[in-house]
Amino acid sequence: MGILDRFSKKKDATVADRARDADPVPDLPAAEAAAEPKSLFARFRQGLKKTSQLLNTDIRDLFKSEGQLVDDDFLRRLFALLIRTDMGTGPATEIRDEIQREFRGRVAVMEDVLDRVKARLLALMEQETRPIELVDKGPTVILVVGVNGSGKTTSIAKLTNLFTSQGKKVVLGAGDTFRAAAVEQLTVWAGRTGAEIIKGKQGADPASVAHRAVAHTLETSADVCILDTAGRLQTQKNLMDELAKIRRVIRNQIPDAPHEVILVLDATAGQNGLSQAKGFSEAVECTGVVLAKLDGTAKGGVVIPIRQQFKIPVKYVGVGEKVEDLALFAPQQFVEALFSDTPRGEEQKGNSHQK
Ligand SMILES: Nc1nc2c(ncn2[C@@H]2O[C@H](COP(=O)(O)OP(=O)(O)OP(=O)(O)O)[C@@H](O)[C@H]2O)c(=O)[nH]1
Ligand SMILES: [Mg+2]
Repeated sequence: MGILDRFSKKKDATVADRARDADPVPDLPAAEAAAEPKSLFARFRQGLKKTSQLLNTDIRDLFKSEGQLVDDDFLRRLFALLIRTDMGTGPATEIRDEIQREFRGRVAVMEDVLDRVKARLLALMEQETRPIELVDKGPTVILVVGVNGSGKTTSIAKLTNLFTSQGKKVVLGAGDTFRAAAVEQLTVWAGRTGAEIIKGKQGADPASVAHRAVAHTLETSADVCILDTAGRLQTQKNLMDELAKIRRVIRNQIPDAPHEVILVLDATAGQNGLSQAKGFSEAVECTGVVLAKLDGTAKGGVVIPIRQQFKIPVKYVGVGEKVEDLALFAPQQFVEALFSDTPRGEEQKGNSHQK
């Protein structure tokens, strides 16, 4: 049975529909809107499993009894647990200070403190749900960039799956011409997700592959063209120039392309990966982030420094290695999932939420 056969149409259609929606904050029909948070919430729980386990064990320790005196020791421990999620000292200080202002010297219940923490986290993220929007006329061209091994090719497979499952025609450009294995990897994903793939010979100019992929997209009236690229560092000038060349070439074919330049970040690198990625993002004018491998780390708080340091939205998060393991980033559900393992959660029984 292929991955597409196993693909839950019902569950994923809601995510897919959002991706197609033209509004930055999609206006879903009531029934879908009701179903959407559930599906997304489950995905975030999957992706934030490690982070929320860490966070919630510590939180339970913080609130041993019904009420808890908010004193210096409490505030210090709250700060320490926030820091462990890799959200950074700035955001953790802001949250701690707010809790101090509101509750210091009083006996507080966990629910009230967590409500404050969540509200502040949401304010720190300061973004709405921002799916990749397909252009109204002609194909949408998406260029995918990032450092080595961040999850670019896998994220491309997931995005492709999102589009093909809605009946969109997708052409992939195998722009990572360095390694034969990279082309093979994308070819397998193209087969599984029902996309066409345009390849070049090993060592071929990635811009020529991009050109052919866009040309094929136009010739076949496909809806989406997604271009894979080799991993690179911002300091590798020739490789950064190569990205600029890809942009120039495809702009000659479609004047407003690429419509999206997606920066794929590796969540497991936590804050360490960010300073480099920031320069990268500015150099190639990225339009959005896919935060891959969220499931592989307890550093899920890294989404906050990403939001604070990058001027672009987090569009999706990767929550596993399968094509369906992609979640449209929705701050509210994300924050709820972070704390979903606390005793106040609805159906918590140990680790029963794990997939
Ligand atoms: N657990 C998990 N693993 C992921 C996720 N996304 C990617 N990976 C894994 O991360 C590894 C690298 O992913 P790739 O997609 O090959 O990364 P890349 O950026 O294309 O790598 P290069 O082309 O070598 O620069 C693979 O083993 C993927 O299966 C995710 O969301 N969760
Ligand atoms: Mg790759």
